[in-house]
Amino acid sequence: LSRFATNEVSVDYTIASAGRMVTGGVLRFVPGRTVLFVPLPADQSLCTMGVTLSDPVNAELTGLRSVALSGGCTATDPLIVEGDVWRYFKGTQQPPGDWNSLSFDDSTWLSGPTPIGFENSSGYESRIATNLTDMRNAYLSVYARREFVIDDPARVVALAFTMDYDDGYVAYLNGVEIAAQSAPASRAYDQPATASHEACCGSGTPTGPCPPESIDLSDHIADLVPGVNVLAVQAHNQSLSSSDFIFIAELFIAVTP
Ligand SMILES: [Ca+2]
Ligand SMILES: [Ca+2]
Repeated sequence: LSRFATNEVSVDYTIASAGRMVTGGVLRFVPGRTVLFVPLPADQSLCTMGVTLSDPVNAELTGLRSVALSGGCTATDPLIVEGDVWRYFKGTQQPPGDWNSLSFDDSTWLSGPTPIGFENSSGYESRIATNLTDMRNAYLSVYARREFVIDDPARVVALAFTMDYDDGYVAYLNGVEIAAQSAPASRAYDQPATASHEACCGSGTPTGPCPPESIDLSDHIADLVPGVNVLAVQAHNQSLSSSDFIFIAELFIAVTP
């Protein structure tokens, strides 16, 4: 209030996010009180909130009736996590050109949970869920797909991707490239990763980021479609004789209520 009042003053408030009302209530200023705080919901998925005042009693609204607040939301709801079963294709030859697209039929591919890889020395052996015992000295890459369902992309306010890997990769959302590290420029199945990279998940001392870096995909929310979507990755080892290879791709989301 701009000045003390001798009668109780009240005003209604509403909090909205993405065009939908989240909560609301009444602020009551007892006589003598001039400052009150609007309680904001602690929901981490709310990236932006609008607070609007209305229907004052014993006073007038002379300043701003609404303010927009932004920031603070993170994509924390898991869409794809370690242990989920993926379709995968051993890179003994180039897969079809549309292998990473939503329409591609992966029903003839192998399937297995992440982490997918192998360890011929030490580090990842206790973590491997799908063991590629035939990969060393035979093929350099693995192509993998995991479908997930989004009922209403319009409600998605944040999207994040993490990839724990050894040694390089390219990731795609519905066929659109979203991230790459140490990937061969040609993206070809028979090319090595351009650098060595240690995954976080091993038992030794990782030289890669630990926990794996989270990549903000907010710019790719528009690539989501209602219903089935697909996250696809191609992962490359640094050499045929490399003693290890692994990848764990995860996807996280935040949606409005
Ligand atoms: Ca190792
Ligand atoms: Ca390796």
